[in-house]
Amino acid sequence: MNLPLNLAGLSVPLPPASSPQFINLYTESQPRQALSTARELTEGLIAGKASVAPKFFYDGLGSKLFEAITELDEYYPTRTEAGIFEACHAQIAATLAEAGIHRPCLIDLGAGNCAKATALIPHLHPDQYVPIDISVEFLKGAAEQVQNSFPTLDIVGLGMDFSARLMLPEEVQSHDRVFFYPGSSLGNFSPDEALQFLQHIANPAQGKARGLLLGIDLVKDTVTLEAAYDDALGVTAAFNKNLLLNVNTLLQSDFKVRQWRHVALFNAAQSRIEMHLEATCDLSVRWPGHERRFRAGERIHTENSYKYTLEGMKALLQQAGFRHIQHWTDPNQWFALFWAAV
Ligand code: AVI
Repeated sequence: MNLPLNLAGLSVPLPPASSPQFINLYTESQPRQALSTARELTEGLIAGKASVAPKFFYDGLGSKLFEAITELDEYYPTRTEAGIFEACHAQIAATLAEAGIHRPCLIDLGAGNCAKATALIPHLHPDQYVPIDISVEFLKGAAEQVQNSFPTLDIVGLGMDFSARLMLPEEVQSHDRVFFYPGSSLGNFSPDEALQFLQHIANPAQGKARGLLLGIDLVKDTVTLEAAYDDALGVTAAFNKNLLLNVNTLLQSDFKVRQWRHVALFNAAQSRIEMHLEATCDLSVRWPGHERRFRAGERIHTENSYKYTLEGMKALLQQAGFRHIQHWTDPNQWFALFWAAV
């Protein structure tokens, strides 16, 4: 809704918000996509050590549960990152201006509810905003809300699984592209995959990027880390178990959620939080053409969330080809925001 501005008693209506453009490059129901998804899920589920990729958390309910996670006391990354933005937005805007970037095309990777970009837009004044997410319907709603807040902003929403391939359509402005990858989502890739992804963005022939604004969670004590992924209310447990319901939909499998329990642990040797689903009894799961038996205590690995040091992340960005790397952090050094120029 466009509320009128009240200036010195005069009511000046805001221009009506146009609808954001939306391009859906990810349709589960398309036979080719459905087949490759079924193949990917089957490979993971029949492996000796079963796994399901974390992108399958994010169906409609999963996106809402993740939104709830970000409001939990235990889940410090979201509010810590927001605090860094709030304290440092002027410095971030100045850094981009010094690099000669004035009205960027802000490409929001894994935009979700677009809340982080909404806080940043008034400071970076982008010419175009491009939120991208695999959770298509959820993103559509979020992009409309951004459009309501910024009625004249050019918005191109993209439904896309960019973990597989980041290919931007021609509707995305080709100059002054600034990639925005907040929330430590890069940490859900292995360090090797993260390097490949960063190299892809830094490669001028492919990404046409001017730079990357990256939020990364830092190594800290195990108690704080494990509580963030195993909260008292059980929201993260529900988020993890909901993955089984999404797999049931995608694969026509018969997982029974009550037979599984949520496990989150910090693997210090690998510097990562691991999330698993553990069978609480001997059981079997069936889907067309397949059956997998699980013994009580056997696990499905559902997520890694890597935690970096400041030096480690700087080295990774340099190795990927970025330059002029800067970072901002919070007083506890729990989270960092990096700027890396191409
Ligand atoms: C999206 N991603 C950065 C979250 C994380 O912290 O790794 C996903 C998450 N998993 C459990 N809680 C939050």
